[in-house]
Amino acid sequence: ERLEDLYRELAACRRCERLVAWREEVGRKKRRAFRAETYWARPVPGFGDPNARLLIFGLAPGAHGSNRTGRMFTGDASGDFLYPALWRAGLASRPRSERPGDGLELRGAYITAAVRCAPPGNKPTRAEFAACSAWTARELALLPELRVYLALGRLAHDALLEHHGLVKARFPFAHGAEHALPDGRVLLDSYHVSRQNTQTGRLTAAMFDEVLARAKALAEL
Ligand code: DU
Ligand code: SF4
Repeated sequence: ERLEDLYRELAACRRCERLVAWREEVGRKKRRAFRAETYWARPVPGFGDPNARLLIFGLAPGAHGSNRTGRMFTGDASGDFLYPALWRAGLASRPRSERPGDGLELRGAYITAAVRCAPPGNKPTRAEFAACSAWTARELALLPELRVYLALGRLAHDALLEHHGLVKARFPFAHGAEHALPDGRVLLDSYHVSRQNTQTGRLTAAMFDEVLARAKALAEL
């Protein structure tokens, strides 16, 4: 299997009824500032270097962010925080992600999320996490060089533990925590890059730079 084939198949996924309805409704109603645009309104594929050693694992697409643009973490406040940080770390060719086809490339890193369709209130259900985990399994199997998983937030952390068949109690989420996984890889935790965290100072740019520096060291990037 190749990533491009997976992306093509993913774009047609309608497994989660509630999310299909929501992603399309948001795409019809739009936000005023984006009313001239055609929203992506489909599952959002992963993005980045197929030989990535570092995986950046988010929660789910933002309704007016990647559900609009079609690229992970692109078009909203989370992306406005994440991509400049990736650029400062030397993992992105440019500080901003505008849209698919803008020429941006990641080096050594790949971005995807636990759930690939925008959920109401940014809250997927357990069933939706479970359904999309099948895509995670296929996608991660196509990234053989991965050494480090950077989980953005507790729910992404939990989804990665499930992916590895590990119990939560033995791997508690904490910002900056590092968990050695049985396959020799490392799970590194960060608070999510959501506006809620970055605007309140719970997650600062300096804190996130430090997490990325640690991730790079662990991945030998
Ligand atoms: O066409 P392609 O070189 O396979 O790239 C597809 C897609 O992946 C493009 O949007 C850039 C991105 N990408 C990347 O970010 N880093 C890489 O090292 C290779 C590709
Ligand atoms: Fe399919 Fe995942 Fe979207 Fe559910 S969230 S419809 S499994 S792509």
